[in-house]
Amino acid sequence: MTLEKRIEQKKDAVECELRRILSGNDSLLFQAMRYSVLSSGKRFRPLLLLAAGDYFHAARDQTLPFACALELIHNYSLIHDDLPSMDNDDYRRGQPSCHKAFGEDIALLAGDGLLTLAFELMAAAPSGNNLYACKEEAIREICRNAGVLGMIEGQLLDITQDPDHISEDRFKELILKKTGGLIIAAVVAGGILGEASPLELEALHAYGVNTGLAFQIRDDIQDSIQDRPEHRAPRPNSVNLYGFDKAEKKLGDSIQKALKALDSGSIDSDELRYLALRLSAVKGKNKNEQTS
Ligand code: GRG
Repeated sequence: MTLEKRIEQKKDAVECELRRILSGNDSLLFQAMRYSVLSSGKRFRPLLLLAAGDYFHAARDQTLPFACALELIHNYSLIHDDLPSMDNDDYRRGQPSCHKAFGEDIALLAGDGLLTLAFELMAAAPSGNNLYACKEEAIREICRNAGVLGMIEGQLLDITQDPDHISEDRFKELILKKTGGLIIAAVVAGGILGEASPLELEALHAYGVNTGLAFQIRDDIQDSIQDRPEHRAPRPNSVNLYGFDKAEKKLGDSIQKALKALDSGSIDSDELRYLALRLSAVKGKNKNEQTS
């Protein structure tokens, strides 16, 4: 089977499972959660987790709940990030953002609901024979990266740092926590569930760091070539910090470092290589256009 087909099959498995998880309840809360989650995301983080998990022969019935949990956490962060008190975005994935469609009160609850559901899913995932410790460690890895010293602190930096006076080191820390957090968690948790060695986990972590940097720089480049709605708050971004050409170079360098990190742990995963390399394609996007 071709590499693209394998990736497509993984994405289909995630879509199908997300649909199942969010079905069977027609409350306004579930409608809002379905509206946000089942709206054509690229499923980048679940694909990373499944790619790493498969490479290390983790059982799919264990990795799929974790992959879906990460997607739920990602969607909670997007719903909350779009709120007027945060980034104030009216659109997400080509449709009105959750609070525009359901109101701020329901959007807040939908985000809260997705976050909590994610942890329920991971806690309920099969543990296998001697895999209980792996499951616990994978959950801890996801907590660390999504939590108060990870994505949430990254968001705090994002909304409190002056975009015109941020140092490069502070900016990198911001990206690594806000955007890199879930990307690092995805590959490392996949490795943990497959019982990867400490050296391999270190390599996966370095891959996640550099893929996270590339992901955000690419997003900033794409943002800079589309019209930014006036009412959106100004935030630190790599094109402002480095200039367009240097940002493009940093994108390429980060992808190469991600690939080298895999080599450093002798991880010969065509899927992880492909997912990092896919970030080199920058499309002139507008808010209603999906980039893959
Ligand atoms: C609210 C605690 C809290 C955190 C929010 C991730 C985040 C932190 C904010 C999102 C801001 C943003 C748009 C950052 C750019 C990188 C990014 C995460 C883009 C969206 O992810 P994609 O491209 O989206 O994977 P899809 O739609 O494909 O899922």
